[in-house]
Amino acid sequence: MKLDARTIADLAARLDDCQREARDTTKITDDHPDMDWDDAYAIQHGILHRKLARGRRVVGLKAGLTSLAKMKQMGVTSPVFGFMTDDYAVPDCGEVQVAGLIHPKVEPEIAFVLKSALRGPGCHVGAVLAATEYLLPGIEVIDSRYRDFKFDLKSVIADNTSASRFVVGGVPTQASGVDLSTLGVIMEKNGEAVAMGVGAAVLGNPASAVAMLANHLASRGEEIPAGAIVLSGGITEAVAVAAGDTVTLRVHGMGSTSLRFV
Ligand code: 0L1
Ligand code: MG
Repeated sequence: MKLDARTIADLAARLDDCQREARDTTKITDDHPDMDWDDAYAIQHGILHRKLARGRRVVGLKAGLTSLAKMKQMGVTSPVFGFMTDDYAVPDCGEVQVAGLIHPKVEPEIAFVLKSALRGPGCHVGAVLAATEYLLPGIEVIDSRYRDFKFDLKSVIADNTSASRFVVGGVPTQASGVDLSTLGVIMEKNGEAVAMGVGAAVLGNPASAVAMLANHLASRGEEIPAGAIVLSGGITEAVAVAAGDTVTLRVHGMGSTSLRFV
C-alpha cells in the first residue's frame, strides 16, 4: 500500500461526507496519483466502517463494470466490487429522493439472493447457481461522488463503485429454470424503452460476476454471506434520471420492478 492510515481515513471521510451531503468532489487520484488497488479498497472499507458506526447494516454486495462493453470503454479487464447498506434499499415501486443524490443513473441488473455462503478461491458459475436461492430483476441507482461522473478505476473503487440505491422485485425465480445468458431485459423510463439487452452482456453469464466477487473477497479472507443480495452488474449502459422519472425493469419470465424519482 502507498497511503498511510490517516490519509485513507481522511479520504473515506471525504467521500462519505460527499454522499451524505449530496455534493461532488474531484477524483482522489488527482491528489494521490500513486495510490494502489489495496489503498482503493481500504478507502472503500473505511466508508463501510463509518456507515456501520452510524448503525447501518450491510444487506448486499455488488459487482460493477461487468459488461464487456463498459470494461472496454474504461480500458480495463477487471470488474470492481462494492457493498450495499440497508439505507440503499428502495421498496419495489418506491420513491427515491433526487435531492439526496448528485447525478443519479440507473442500470438494469440481475440480482442473486443466496441461500448459502460463497467462498473462493475457485468459485465458479456452478457453485454460484447451487448457492442461489432465487433470482430477481434489480435496478441499481449509481451516483458517482466525482464531478461529472469522471473517474478512474482506483477512484471509483474507493467511492464504493458509485453505489447509492437499488430496488429488486418481480417474481423470485429458481436459477435452475433460467438460461442466464439468453435472458432478455428491457428497461423503461416513463413508459419508453431506453435500454435492452441479454444476460450474456455480463461476462457471458451474470453468475460469472458473482463468482468473481467471491474470488475477489477470498483474496481478502472474506466470503459472500448466506442471505446476501448480489447485484451482478449493469447489462446495458447506465441511463441518467431526474425528478419526475419512473423507471421499470422487465426481465423475461421474471416480472418487473420499478422505482420513481421525486
Ligand atoms: O455498478 C456499476 O457498474 C458502476 C460501477 C462504477 C462505474 C460507474 O459509476 O459507472
Ligand atoms: Mg451496477
